[in-house]
Amino acid sequence: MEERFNFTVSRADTFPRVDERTDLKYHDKNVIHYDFSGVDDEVATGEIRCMCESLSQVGLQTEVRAGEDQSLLIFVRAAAELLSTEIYKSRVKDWLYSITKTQPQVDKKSKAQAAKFTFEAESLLCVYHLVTFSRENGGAGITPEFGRWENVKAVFPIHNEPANRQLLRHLSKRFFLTKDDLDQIRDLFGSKVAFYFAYMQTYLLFLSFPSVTGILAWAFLPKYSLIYAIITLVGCTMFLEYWKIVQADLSIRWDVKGVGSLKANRPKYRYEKVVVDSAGRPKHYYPKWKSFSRQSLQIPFFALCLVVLGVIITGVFALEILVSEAYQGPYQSYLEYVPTLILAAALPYINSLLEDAASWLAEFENHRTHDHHEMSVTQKLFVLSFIVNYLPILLTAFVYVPLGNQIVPWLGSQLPGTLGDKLDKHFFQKDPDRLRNEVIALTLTGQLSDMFEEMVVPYAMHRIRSWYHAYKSYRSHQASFNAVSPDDPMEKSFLRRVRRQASLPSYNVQDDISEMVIQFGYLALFSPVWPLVSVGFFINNWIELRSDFLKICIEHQRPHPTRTDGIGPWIHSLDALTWLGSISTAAIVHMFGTETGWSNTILGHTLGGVSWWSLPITIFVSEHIFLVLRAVVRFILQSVGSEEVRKERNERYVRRRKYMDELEAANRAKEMLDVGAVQRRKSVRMADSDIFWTKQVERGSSAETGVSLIKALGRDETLVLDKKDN
Ligand SMILES: [Ca+2]
Repeated sequence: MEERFNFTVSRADTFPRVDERTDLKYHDKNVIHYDFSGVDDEVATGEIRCMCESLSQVGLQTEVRAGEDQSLLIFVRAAAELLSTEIYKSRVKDWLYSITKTQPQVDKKSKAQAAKFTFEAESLLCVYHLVTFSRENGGAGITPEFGRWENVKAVFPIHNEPANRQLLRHLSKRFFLTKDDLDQIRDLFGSKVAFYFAYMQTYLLFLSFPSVTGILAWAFLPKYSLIYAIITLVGCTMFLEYWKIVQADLSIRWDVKGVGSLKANRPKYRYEKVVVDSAGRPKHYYPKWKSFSRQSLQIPFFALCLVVLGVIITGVFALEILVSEAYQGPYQSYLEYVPTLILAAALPYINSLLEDAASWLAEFENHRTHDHHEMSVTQKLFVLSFIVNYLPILLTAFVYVPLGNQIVPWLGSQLPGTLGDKLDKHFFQKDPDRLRNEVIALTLTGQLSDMFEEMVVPYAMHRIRSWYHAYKSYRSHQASFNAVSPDDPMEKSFLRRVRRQASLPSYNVQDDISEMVIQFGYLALFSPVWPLVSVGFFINNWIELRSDFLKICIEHQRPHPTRTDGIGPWIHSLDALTWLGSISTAAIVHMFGTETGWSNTILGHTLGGVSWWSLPITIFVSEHIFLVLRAVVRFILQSVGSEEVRKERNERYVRRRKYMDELEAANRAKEMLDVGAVQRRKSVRMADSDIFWTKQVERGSSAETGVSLIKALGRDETLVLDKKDN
């Protein structure tokens, strides 16, 4: 915590050779990128007037500069006073929705103090909300690429480049990130992005375990080892339960626990009418049956995807069988894997095509909040990636290898001419190594093509684009904006950087999370096939963590520091994958472990070797072992508990205790009244209309009366007793 970076930079960084005493801060600046190439001047002037008017109505300050081509950059910031009020307001809101437990103080001084203890992401988010929130919610209502603001290409915060550089340098020096490092990412990019890095970090830490056991299994255990499969599955389960605790921990640490309840409507959400409920709360009504029937469209969609992808993958397989079984020419052993390699390289592109269809479908489903919309997209993407990534391996493991001796001759009989004859005559040999090679090919090429798609392609595209840009303006001798309104030389380099950022795509953290979830799936589903796979993942992810940070810094617009309390629905995907892993690894060990000549598996023994009828039993048994195991792990880890939860509980106790003590102290203080107040009270009581209460007004007189009564009555009693004795 001590070495927080100061995210303000001196003005000299942005405007060289200028007064260095004034600070230029990045924390409150958003840029609106307005493109007027598609509309005529009249519309454009009208829109820009309206935009500036709306912005200044909310109290935002604006500066307009020329952008690339026919576009404008509208720099927006909030004055210090407005910003501190907004931050304060959002904190009060957080407290009202019990996202934070500490009540913000109301006086002016602490309000100013609150603004001082803010971090960059918080201020940026406030300004972003002021720009994009609807008027009813206190914003200027500027919604990029939607409605009347269709020509607004983007609203984005400016990268704090010095802070990015500093943090990247810091991250590359560390082997594992600490909580403070994650805090710094949160301060810069907001909790949504920071949770990705936190997940990545926890996952990387966990991967070191299967990497070590993987090397040991590879060296000492037989292929398709049951022991290794069990160890990996236990590891996966423990990791997942541990991550849930880490996530809860961080959500408390970053004051975002339950932040989903605070989300505003998406601008694209369409409702039929506004209904006011009994509490006087206006609600946007959209019929349940409509959204349900729209959502049920995803079932045929997935079925179609499964069929299309299934056909493509089976086609590639058939081609591969042809090459490996019927082709006897040179380079046969290499050519055999060419179709799989082509498939692996083509998968990301097929995937992105289907992703577009999925996001269109999610848009059609009309979700109210951005979170729900994103959740829906995410779930669809997960199912798609699941099919695309794992179907080839599942087909190989459970169809091609066990049933190949029936399929291949059949394929031969279907083919015309000599090709078919060759295939028919050629004796099909079962090759369990095929599965291993398949997994290696798919994971390795998958990692490489992901890296290529993430780093190389965007960079190349950007280079080509800017080159084309320069070429076009050179060829057309077009009067560039520089000729019309030259930049202030002091702002030149700053504007150049912002123009560059305006041309970059926005960042979507879900892509990166999805990549990691799919990778986790390979480990959970197919770990016994190739134990060394986790070593590759470990190395890849160590680099990936840093390269993803770099990617956000240089290849994307700075992400909006959106707040979330975790990685969202991905948790369920991970849960599903470990559960499926218990089935899939058991089946693989059952079928291949014994087939390679090693029938010493415990299950293989008890179930009498490998046979098809015993496969469901293996699956059933292992799945139930897994469910028990998960329950045990969950119980143990949750009783160990989270540090932040404990801290929060203690703080809550201290807070309550303090409140009660204060109440007590106040009561006691009232008891110790001064003489005048006692006198006043006495006279008030004397004047009471109920005479009953006016007899023992003097302090202590009630006690005295009581004592004298006891004495008197006691004497009486002794008298009575005396009488009895007599
Ligand atoms: Ca990535």
